[in-house]
Amino acid sequence: MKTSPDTHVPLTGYADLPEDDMLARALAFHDRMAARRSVRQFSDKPVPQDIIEACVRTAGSAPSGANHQPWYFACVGSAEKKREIREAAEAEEREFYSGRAGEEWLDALAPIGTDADKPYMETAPWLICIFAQRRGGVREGEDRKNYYIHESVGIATGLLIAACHEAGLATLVHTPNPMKFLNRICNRPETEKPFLILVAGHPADGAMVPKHALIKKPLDEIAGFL
Ligand code: IYR
Repeated sequence: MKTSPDTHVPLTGYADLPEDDMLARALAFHDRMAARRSVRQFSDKPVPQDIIEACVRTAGSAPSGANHQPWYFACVGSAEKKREIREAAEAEEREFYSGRAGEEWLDALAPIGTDADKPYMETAPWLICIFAQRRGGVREGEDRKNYYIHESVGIATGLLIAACHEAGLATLVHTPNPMKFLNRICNRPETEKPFLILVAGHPADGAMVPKHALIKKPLDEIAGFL
């Protein structure tokens, strides 16, 4: 690999921790993240914008193809916009649940108990609408091809979910299909593809989660060490 003082700077941000500390931190982080649940009953308690901004900054620190950062986070907090998004999403979901999904898919969703009604899209204080940019570049105003767009936006979304959880916010990944309506409502160009909506806020008092969601595959099923 080529490095030179003109193009590179020394790496910072990595402490050489004792292995005991590394393990303790990894286990503590696991405990924290494993307590995350997808929440479908939200409180209307407001969440200040600066908390969402901090979480989105974490998302924006994600690695991406050629560092083009091919994402845009439209953070919708206005009651009118949330209503528009809910109405458009529910219209798609009604089609989905009344046939478009097909039997196998509906069967897979049955233990979660979802249906076409999405009241939380208005109750929750924030709908973070995430867009994937086909073109862009590393600097504002550039119009270059982006690479590994879905991988990059997926990684950024994972960091966003972790950041929200760490801040004490409940989230739900929501993917109405199709969701082209988001471009119009969020004023985003046609070159951007809606990726998903992350609902964020406080959980409602007495919120419930499906037992199905508590089933997590053991390590030996999800990993091998070669
Ligand atoms: N988007 C629909 C359906 C749905 C699909 C999957 I895959 C889920 O894990 C959950 C729901 C909905 O939000 O109801």
